[in-house]
Amino acid sequence: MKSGIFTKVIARRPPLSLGGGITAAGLGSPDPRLALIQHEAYCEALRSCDVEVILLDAAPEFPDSTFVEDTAVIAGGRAVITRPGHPSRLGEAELIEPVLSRYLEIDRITPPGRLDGGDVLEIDDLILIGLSERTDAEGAAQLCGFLEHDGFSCGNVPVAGGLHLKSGVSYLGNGVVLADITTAGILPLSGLEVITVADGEEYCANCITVNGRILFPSGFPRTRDILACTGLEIIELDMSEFRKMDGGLSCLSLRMNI
Ligand code: CIR
Repeated sequence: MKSGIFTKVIARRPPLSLGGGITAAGLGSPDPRLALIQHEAYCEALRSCDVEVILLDAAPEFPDSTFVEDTAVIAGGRAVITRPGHPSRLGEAELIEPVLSRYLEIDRITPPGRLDGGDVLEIDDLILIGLSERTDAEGAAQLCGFLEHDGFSCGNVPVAGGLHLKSGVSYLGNGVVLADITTAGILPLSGLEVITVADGEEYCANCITVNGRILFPSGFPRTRDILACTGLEIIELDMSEFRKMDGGLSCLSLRMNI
């Protein structure tokens, strides 16, 4: 299965309650109105990559609900609804299921397993699952059980720094991985080319490749220039308000190829 090719994505508008979510970033409170503008630009960038954006209404009762990536793992025509690892986010899984069930077969991570989608990195047929504060071995084993049926192989990696595995690494397609130096050191990456983000630019290790373009956070010029070697067009997006809530570019969408 080839990563980075998508026809549809699901996104959810950030709520006015965004600042009530979980964060350890220490960057101050987000401006929810600016977050909405940045979210609109994100959706527009996806549309410019020939992707249909299924845009869900904000869910103010869940301040972190714009980070839809954590609520499901989509791979091989299947959506595995997660059991988010922070108690305040548990109800978000139930919220996302109706829309996913319109397009995909549904499975669910069940108690006591815990898993956030941000810990799941798809590299073509390989699925790496980060064991983090949010994802435990039981959640990883359940996910693996579903995906191995579809021909994926799975492996676990410990997440040493950052919130999720994908806070520190992205797969750009064509055998190329972008990672911060710490994450690059823990990944089993034989056979892959690893591009390391520039020192001090660790936040931009989280980005997404969509139909041959890289959606990339603005403000990381040295890494952006390094990425020119991929030959992929780079679309820069201001992520400042989501970053204040520990969110990256991948967190804002659930991506499907159906
Ligand atoms: C949280 O701590 O759960 C949210 N404030 C941020 C989630 C970011 N999601 C992601 O990296 N996939």
